Amino acid sequence: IEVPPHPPRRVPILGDIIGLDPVKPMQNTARILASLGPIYQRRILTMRLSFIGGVDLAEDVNDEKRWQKNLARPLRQLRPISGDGLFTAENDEPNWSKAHAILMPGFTQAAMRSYHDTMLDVVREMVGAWDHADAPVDVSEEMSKLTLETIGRAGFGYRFNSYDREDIDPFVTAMLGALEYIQQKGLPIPGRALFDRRRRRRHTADVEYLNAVVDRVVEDRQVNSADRPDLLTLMLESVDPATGERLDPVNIRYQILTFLVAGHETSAGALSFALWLLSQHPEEAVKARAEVDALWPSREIPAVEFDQVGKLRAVRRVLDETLRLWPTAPGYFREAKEDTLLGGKYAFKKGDWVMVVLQRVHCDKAVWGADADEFRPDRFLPEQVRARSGAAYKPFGTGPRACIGRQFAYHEMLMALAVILHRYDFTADPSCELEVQEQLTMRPRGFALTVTRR
Ligand code: MNH
Repeated sequence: IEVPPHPPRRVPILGDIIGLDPVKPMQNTARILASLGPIYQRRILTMRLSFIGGVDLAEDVNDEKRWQKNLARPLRQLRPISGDGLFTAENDEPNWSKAHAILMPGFTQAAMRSYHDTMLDVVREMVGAWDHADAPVDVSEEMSKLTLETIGRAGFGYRFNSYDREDIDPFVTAMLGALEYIQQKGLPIPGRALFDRRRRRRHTADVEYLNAVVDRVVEDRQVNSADRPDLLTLMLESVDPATGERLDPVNIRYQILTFLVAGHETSAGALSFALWLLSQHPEEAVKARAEVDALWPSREIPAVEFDQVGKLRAVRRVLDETLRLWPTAPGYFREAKEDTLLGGKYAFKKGDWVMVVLQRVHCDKAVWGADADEFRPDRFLPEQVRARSGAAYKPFGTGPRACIGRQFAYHEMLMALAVILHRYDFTADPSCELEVQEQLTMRPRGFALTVTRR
């Protein structure tokens, strides 16, 4: 039996409180793992915070027989907003299995086919706006507009009308504000109490705004019935085969908010990182462009067909490699179902948790090789994928609580990136450095991209 290493400076009683980073906790944790090895543990008072950054240990905690999803503090803190919605439900809460069964049909291949035209419409609207842009575009804002509009329209028949406005939707501002408040609330920052009242009032307003959007989504559906079944149809009408019950109205509200948030932040971040990485690696942009130009030789905006999306292999490799280096959901939490030994040597009691830090697991040199830190989409050629352990790459999490929206995300991201590559040459300002913000997810702080029609 061994004890995992801890950060160098340990304080009596309080323990490992030195070197926490309230603003960029995940990037900090990833850095510490890079120096301490595949696992480290912080002991703070009686708490144990354990972080994993190697493929072997990740493989061990992905074992569903001994470990399961843990609703760790960063997730539990979201409960006032998303309640027992899919993402923040406990494993044994009845509404998880109910909603999972009810919503799975919304993520099949057939469902993607039914969202396809709507997703393409949104991409075309974005491109329409970019064609007339007389200044560089703010990538994070643009990708946020795109993915919010996509989940709104395809999932709920609800229009944010992102392309009728210059700035980003107040939903995004309220959401980011709420996430930031929640993330910082628990931290002991001296002198903060002075500002707490103002911050609390602002937070109340943000949450009210988010709920007002949910109200409008439901009201819209009552006024206009859906032209085709979507996620909202499933939520309002579908019956769980196991219990014969529908979702209750409170849970439906939690699900709507869950999907509007989970369904846009991570995809927007991934697309933004992809554009950043391609702007830094023009030779990779050339490869992906060759693929889209072969599919759509005309210079018109491609009328992408559903079956063509699956043929975007090179574009897909770019997205996969992007999520390897910048997993926009930076990790996932697992708890021991019984007393167990992690990696055969670290003792964990039932209920103890670990966080799998994806940025490190995704760069484990034992699996990914000496050039693990480099952007090289060809790692995702099929023969190379087959040669790797599944645990080496988990940007969508693992097990029954893994991302339900994965196919949705790929479909919208592939189409958007393909159309952008097809239509524009793009460059980032050479003096621009990548600044990565964290609000539960990681995303680049708006970097400017100059787009020129090809
Ligand atoms: Mn998504 C869960 C990553 C896009 C809806 N998502 C997860 C988890 C990860 C994740 C990781 C598991 C978290 C955990 O174990 O605690 N998700 C992503 C990434 C993208 C993404 C990297 C895009 C890129 N997610 C989407 C989209 C939707 C969505 C798009 C909806 C349309 N995700 C969810 C939901 C869950 C989830 C809902 C919770 C699933 C469950 O627990 O049943």
